[in-house]
Amino acid sequence: MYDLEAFMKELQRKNPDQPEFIQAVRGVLSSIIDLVNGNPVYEKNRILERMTEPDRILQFRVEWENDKGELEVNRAWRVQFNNAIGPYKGGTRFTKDLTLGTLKFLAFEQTFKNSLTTLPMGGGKGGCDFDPAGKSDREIMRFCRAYMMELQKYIGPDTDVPAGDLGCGGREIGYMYGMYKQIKTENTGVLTGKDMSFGGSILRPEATGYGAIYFAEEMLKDRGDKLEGKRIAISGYGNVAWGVAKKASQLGAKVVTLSGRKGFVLDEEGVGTQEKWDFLEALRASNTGNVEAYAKRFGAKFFPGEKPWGVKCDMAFPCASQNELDLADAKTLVAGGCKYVVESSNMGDTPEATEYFQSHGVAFAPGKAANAGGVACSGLEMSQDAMHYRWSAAEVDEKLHEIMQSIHKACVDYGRRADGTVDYVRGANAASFKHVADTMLKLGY
Ligand code: 2IT
Repeated sequence: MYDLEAFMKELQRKNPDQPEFIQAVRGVLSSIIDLVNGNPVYEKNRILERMTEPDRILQFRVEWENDKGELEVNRAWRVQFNNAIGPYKGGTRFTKDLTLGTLKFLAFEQTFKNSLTTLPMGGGKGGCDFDPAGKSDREIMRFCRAYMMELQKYIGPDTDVPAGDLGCGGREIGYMYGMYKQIKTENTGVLTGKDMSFGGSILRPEATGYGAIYFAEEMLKDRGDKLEGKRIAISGYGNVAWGVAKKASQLGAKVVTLSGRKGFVLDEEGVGTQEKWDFLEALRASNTGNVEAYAKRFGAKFFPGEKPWGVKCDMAFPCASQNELDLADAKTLVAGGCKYVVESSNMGDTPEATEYFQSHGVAFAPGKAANAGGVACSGLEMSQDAMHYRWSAAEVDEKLHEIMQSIHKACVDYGRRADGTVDYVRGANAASFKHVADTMLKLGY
């Protein structure tokens, strides 16, 4: 029998400076420890010890020249966490304050998320403490090429397939892929999130947000409810927020907020026109996070220094970053009548916020289930690259839709409560743990 507290104490001892990683592991294990202990084979095979230790971590130096001709030095990592189910797969984060602990939490979560997609992908994550804010296009290009110069030694289409994440979008993927091709003379699609002109999948940029909405539709259906007419608050302004706003409005809901580094925007008319979506796309590319510009452009209200969760809404979609929504925010949302929280960022809610939602009748979907549409579409991009073929938008959309429905079904299968509601945290963690753990057993050690 695993003793959860003793296990966590040892994990903490071994990883003293990685609070987010500890939080992610506790989040998974506390919801399924009975399942783990229910099958003695897991402990006998040291499954928890093996699943909480990455297969390997690569750390490297990135050197590049800025526009002033000065040399800049950054630290980068690739965490190859678990490849039981398939090649390591996961995004690349470029943020100034990035730490190995953050990447370990993301790679750990990614392993579970990817297993839910039904596609053969293991879990990984990488990135660099590079700050894209204010960098020129040439600087971004020189940095990306230097980053790939080193990373290419460790990745491959059947080994490890990175994609983008915060601070790393289509432009950065393009520069990195260009370097990879020059070094390897290969067109194997080793990165996903590529532009469609050189091997990318149609709908990949939209997929995380669209997937979150498809998942939300299933949650609503399960409660005999529907998306149409719902008032939605979201945080963030990037790729995920953009996709959520687009799909939600296409399906008759109204997204009324956005947020950036310095505050949030309330747009009572809804973020629901092509012009607004295009504006968001440009804002994302600018790397400034200045959503006040959106408020100015469209005559919406800007609230400096505040989060959007005080706005009355039926549904909330955190789409920014980890731990962005805390207990106080959860209380505000519940008091305002919010009934659904669809975590579209990775670990966007603190454990206390999650617990508050769960104990107050809110249907709460964790990121590893709700935001899996992005990596699922990356998996579809890998398939298309391997086949040297392209599916149409309708084909990709249909596959994405089916995958999100099957993730919802897995959550229901493992998470249905006695009162008929669904514990999505338990459901997502149990289904994915079983998939990864049982695969590891089949592979021996
Ligand atoms: O957090 C995520 O799932 C991503 N950043 C996407 C990863 C991917 O490989 O597409």
